Amino acid sequence: MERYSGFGLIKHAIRHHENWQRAWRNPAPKKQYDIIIVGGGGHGLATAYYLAKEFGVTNVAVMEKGYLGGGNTGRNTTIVRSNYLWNESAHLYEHALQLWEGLSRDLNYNVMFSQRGVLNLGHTLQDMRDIRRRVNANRLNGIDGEVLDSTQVQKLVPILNCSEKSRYPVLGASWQPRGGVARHDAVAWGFARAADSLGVDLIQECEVTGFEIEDSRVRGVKTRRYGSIGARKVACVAAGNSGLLANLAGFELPIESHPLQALVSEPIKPVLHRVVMSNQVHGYISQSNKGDLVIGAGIDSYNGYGQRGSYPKIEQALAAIIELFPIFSRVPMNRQWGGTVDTTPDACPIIGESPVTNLFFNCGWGTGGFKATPGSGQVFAASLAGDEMHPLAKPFCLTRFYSGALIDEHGAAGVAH
Ligand code: FAD
Ligand code: PYC
Repeated sequence: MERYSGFGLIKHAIRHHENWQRAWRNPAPKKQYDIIIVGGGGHGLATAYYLAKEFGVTNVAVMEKGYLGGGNTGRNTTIVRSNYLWNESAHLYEHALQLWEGLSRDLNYNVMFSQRGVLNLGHTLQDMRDIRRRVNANRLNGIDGEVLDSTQVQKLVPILNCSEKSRYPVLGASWQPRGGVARHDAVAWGFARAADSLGVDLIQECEVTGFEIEDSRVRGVKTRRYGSIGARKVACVAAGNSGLLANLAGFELPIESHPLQALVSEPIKPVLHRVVMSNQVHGYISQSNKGDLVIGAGIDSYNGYGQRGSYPKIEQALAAIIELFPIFSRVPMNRQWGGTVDTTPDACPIIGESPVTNLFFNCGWGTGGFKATPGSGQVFAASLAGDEMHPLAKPFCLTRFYSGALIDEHGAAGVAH
């Protein structure tokens, strides 16, 4: 095996990236598709893959304005779990988790899914009440989960500051052993390669700038690069840009776009073997297989599409992490970045039809959609291939914001939504 160091390593990484960019045919689009997917993130690519693999629909194009996986999919902190409170979300995320469990084999691509367990810490009496309620709900839904006390948490994570005198005393935690992490860009690459090999056209650097709509029915998309391209159905899977796409189609989505940030440290020897999240302090941390500490913050409160956030949010997250893990106080940080997450009023996604016939949206995953990637792709593909929405997707229809059938998952994740 070749070894690289210093400048050689950088040159190797650039070459690897360029090869990757050329890895598929990157074809010029056809004039007409059965389905155009707008957005080449994990959810769009997974949708394309399952359309081709499970439903034999291969006359499909994924249109991506940048490069595949360059949005939130390649920017998240990779936490996967299914311990949501309400039945509708628990079923959807558990469906995804079960797909994660066979995903590397299914795609013949190592997505490095590592079920090392996820802890959601409780620091107050109310936290612990909420944790008990959520774990009980999870178990009733057949989802693994336990309530741990502080001593049990300390056993799982010996370097966590569980002292009674700490600023954020750890009273206990919820524990989902089947949760974990995966390698985020491998997920995009794995789905992309598999979809490509089944005949899907993956068209990068091709921004969708509008829709062809006749009599309230979508007929195709407009692109800056290739002009108009026809499609029987168009599926928008554009995360933080979904509101802009809806505006182009002439309606509004109940979505706000916010920056969400993360950062990684220099690689260090393995010291943290679980995923630790704290809703109360808005910090979450795991250690990647490469050795970096992967740390995330809460969302910035202002709206923005800039894929970058403000310094105070990162400072606040790091202050909390250092209180919880004093051992990390002198670890140098390596890289920091932001994504643009799409939040909805009930912190749950929108998967379904829109006011324009045959124009569909899958968005609003906010700070928590990475874990849903395979499940979201599969139920969306089934919905697009058939005549009605998949039963797991139905509760997440856009019309719930008119009917009032909201699924309020605020606070169910370890982040500020
Ligand atoms: P994206 O990956 O953002 O893909 C959408 C794509 O659409 C982009 O590539 C974009 O370029 C493209 N696009 C947009 N507009 C157009 C257009 N007009 N034409 C063509 N293409 C267009 N979730 C978890 O479950 N666990 C976590 O630990 C976690 N941590 C996170 C940490 C951070 C810092 C961030 C930012 C997010 C985190 N998330 C997490 C959320 C998760 O990353 C997202 O919910 C998920 O990746 C969304 O995937 P997607 O495919 O829908 O969107
Ligand atoms: O939804 O588990 C999650 C999550 C962790 C960090 C950001 N989102």
